[in-house]
Amino acid sequence: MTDEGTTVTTGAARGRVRDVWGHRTPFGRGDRWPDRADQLLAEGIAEEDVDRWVRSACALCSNGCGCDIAVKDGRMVGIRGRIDDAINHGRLGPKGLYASWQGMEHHDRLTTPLVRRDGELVPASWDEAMAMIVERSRALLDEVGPLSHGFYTSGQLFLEEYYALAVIGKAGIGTPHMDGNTRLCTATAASSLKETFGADGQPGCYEDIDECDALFLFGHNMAATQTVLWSRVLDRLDGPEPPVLVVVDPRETPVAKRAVVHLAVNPGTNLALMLALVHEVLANGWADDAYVTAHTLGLDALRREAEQWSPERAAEVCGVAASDIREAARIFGTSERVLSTVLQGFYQSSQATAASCQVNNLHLLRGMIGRPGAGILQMNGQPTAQNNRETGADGDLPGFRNWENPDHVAELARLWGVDPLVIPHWAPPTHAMQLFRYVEQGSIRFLWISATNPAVSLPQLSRIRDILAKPETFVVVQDLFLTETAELADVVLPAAGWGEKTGTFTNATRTVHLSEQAVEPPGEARADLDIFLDYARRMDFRRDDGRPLLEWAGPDDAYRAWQECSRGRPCDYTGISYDDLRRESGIQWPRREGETTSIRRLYADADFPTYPEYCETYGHDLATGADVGEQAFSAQRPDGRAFLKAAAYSGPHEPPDDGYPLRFTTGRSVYHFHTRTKTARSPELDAAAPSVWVELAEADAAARGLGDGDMVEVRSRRGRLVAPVRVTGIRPGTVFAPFHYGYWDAPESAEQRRPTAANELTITEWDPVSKQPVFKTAAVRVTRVEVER
Ligand SMILES: Nc1nc2c(c(=O)[nH]1)N[C@H]1C(S)=C(S)[C@@H](COP(=O)(O)OP(=O)(O)OC[C@H]3O[C@@H](n4cnc5c(=O)[nH]c(N)nc54)[C@H](O)[C@@H]3O)O[C@H]1N2
Ligand SMILES: Nc1nc2c(c(=O)[nH]1)N[C@H]1C(S)=C(S)[C@@H](COP(=O)(O)OP(=O)(O)OC[C@H]3O[C@@H](n4cnc5c(=O)[nH]c(N)nc54)[C@H](O)[C@@H]3O)O[C@H]1N2
Ligand code: SF4
Ligand SMILES: [Mo]
Repeated sequence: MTDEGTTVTTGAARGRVRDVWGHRTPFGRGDRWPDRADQLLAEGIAEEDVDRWVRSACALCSNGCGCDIAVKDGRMVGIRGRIDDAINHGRLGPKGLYASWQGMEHHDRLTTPLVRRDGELVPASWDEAMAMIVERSRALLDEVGPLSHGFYTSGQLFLEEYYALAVIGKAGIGTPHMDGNTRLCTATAASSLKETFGADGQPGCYEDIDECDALFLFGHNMAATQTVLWSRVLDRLDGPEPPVLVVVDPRETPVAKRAVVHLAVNPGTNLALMLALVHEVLANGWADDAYVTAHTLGLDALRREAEQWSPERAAEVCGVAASDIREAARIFGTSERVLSTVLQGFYQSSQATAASCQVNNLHLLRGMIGRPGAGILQMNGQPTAQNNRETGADGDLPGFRNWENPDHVAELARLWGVDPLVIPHWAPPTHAMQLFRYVEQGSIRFLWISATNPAVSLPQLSRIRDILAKPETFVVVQDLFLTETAELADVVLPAAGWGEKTGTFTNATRTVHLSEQAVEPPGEARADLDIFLDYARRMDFRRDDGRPLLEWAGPDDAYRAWQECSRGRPCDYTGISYDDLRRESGIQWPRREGETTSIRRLYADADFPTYPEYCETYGHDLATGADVGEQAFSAQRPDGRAFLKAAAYSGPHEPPDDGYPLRFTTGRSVYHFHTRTKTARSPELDAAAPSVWVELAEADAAARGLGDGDMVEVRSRRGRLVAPVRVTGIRPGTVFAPFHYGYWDAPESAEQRRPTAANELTITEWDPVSKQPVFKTAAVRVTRVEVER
């Protein structure tokens, strides 16, 4: 024990690959979640050997657990959770404990730039590499103009880096072709918040877990993907007055196993279920009529859509029992404090925004928002996805400004000292799927990819590989490692990563952390911010008054410029300085200049950011994605009221048929992060999940004479995957594969090469509103294959 009530689990942390959530610290409703100090040091390193502990937050998911990095002899040698941190109260999960620092400290990091000469990537100096980039960039700007340039970034850089990139793209070059892998990740979180409330910004907070009576997880396997948050839920479930858990997921996940109601829906049918839940809440008189009348718009249209969805009809479409839908609705309709979380089972599935907006609708109908325990968490995934959305590196305008509002564009033009006409705002920003389409068609000829690995993470990989390999496109890849994507680049830039640079990032609950540089980057690797600033300098981007566009010396300058950009907007950072972040472990925005505390929950006053002059969007038709436009929006006089929006159910894009009778869905393992660049370099995590597998229901396995470990080919219209079977509690008719594995197993010989990437099979489709690609539904068939294992 250290402080009272705090246990250090240094020794036990070694076993945390198996003991994913650590020991229980149960607590009752409304109590403070107890502290638990988790720590892991490299083999042979004792606490007294550590030279320094450096303040940071874990960058392996959007939970944003506060931590300190252990440094010895200039190297990262371990990590500990910060017990004073607002988010994790000392805890860390397996990825944080192992992969955060082990993943960085690796012998195969990129240490010099590489350039392609005679078809081969060969080492080059920074000067050579940057000169090649700038030469190509200038030539294309002169010959073709800004639309020749595309930037595809991440949810894993720091706020300062995104803001630099956003200013370069919007005010330096003037291209609308900017997006991040956040499009694959949390575009629907942003869209559903914007459509309902008028602007992005998470209404709820994690303290709502401590206070709720019912917890609904919509397509969110929190136990595997936000392990520390799930520890908090487990501690409530094991304490007095536990909340009732309802889970919507086709698989029998660890969260589903703890649920009172588990709705194992057919992939792609979320909207039908949600409309039935809305139907039940309205039909049983569970709505808070006074709240709805005072604070919302659109009830009649919502009622018309929901009326058609009796529990029986939804039960048939979703493949669940009508009585379970009724029970879930009753829990929602009669609990005092419901907390909902939504993630990829909704965001990457059919009709993503429409389905996710129904979660907002349920809360609005019940007047359950902004109160302790009554909250919405339209979740994030990546550690810094939120900052990409805030700063506009994803194509939106910075500070949740509205591209259709000329005053917002003028504000930015003043801030950046450029003509408003330079800033792209004549059409919606180009989303990632469209961006890659433009590369395919040849209109984008300069593509700069930072901190993402699209050759594994985008849908329909054979197509993506062809696009990236097009000889006429100049591709820059900026990464820590020579990834599958970097192998296809013309120039590869070695980046410094977490622990090797300073910057801020914001988790799913608007909580900002400062991550300080702990060690020097390897070789010649440079911070992404320095790389972007170097490019801006070499391109000689200037303000109208002749001064350089970006005069920042480092992250502090970039952060201060961002604070100014955020002033007066929903994500106001003007009261959160680096020094504040060194004092307080985790600070929520908005905090305005002069304020010293933050409000935990948005919208307690039910005053939503839907004022036409203030809102981030005028909204869209949820079925088609068509723009509502300023006139129609203002004519509704929303002025602080939220929107109850819906769309008619249309079902998955590629329903099963005779040739491809099974529904394919994809997702994550607790042990790996995405394309495994860090987790595969942690020996413990890699050993826990070294290669791909596919999950089948017992009935589907039996029908094909298959058992655990048998090798199968899973084939869709676009590609194939070969993997051993795991028979699990997944709903019959559904096949699941994790998407972490690259396109070939590390082969001993050419004959053993086999496709292992889930995205060989996925479909090139996206949600009409958020443009988030559909990774969770496709039609496949499964057959036994004979392969060496
Ligand atoms: N261990 C680990 N943690 C991570 C990550 C990681 O790679 N590894 N990545 C981080 C990131 S960036 C993200 S975005 C999050 C993602 O976190 P989650 O969204 O929790 O993860 P997924 O496994 O992608 O999807 C969640 C669940 O959706 C279910 N599902 C599939 N199709 C459907 C459907 O049509 N309807 C419903 N209701 N459910 C469906 C799947 O069975 C799966 O269990 O995790 C973050 N945390
Ligand atoms: N089938 C299927 N596909 C999916 C999903 C799914 O559920 N199913 N989920 C989608 C989602 S939600 C996401 S978020 C994406 C993730 O997809 P990706 O973004 O492609 O996955 P990562 O492996 O996290 O790639 C991040 C890269 O950034 C590098 N990197 C890390 N830190 C830094 C840094 O500081 N600087 C630089 N320059 N590089 C850095 C890493 O080495 C890594 O190569 O995948 C999506 N694809
Ligand atoms: S829950 Fe997320 S942020 Fe926290 S330690 Fe695990 S990976 Fe890191
Ligand atoms: Mo994500």
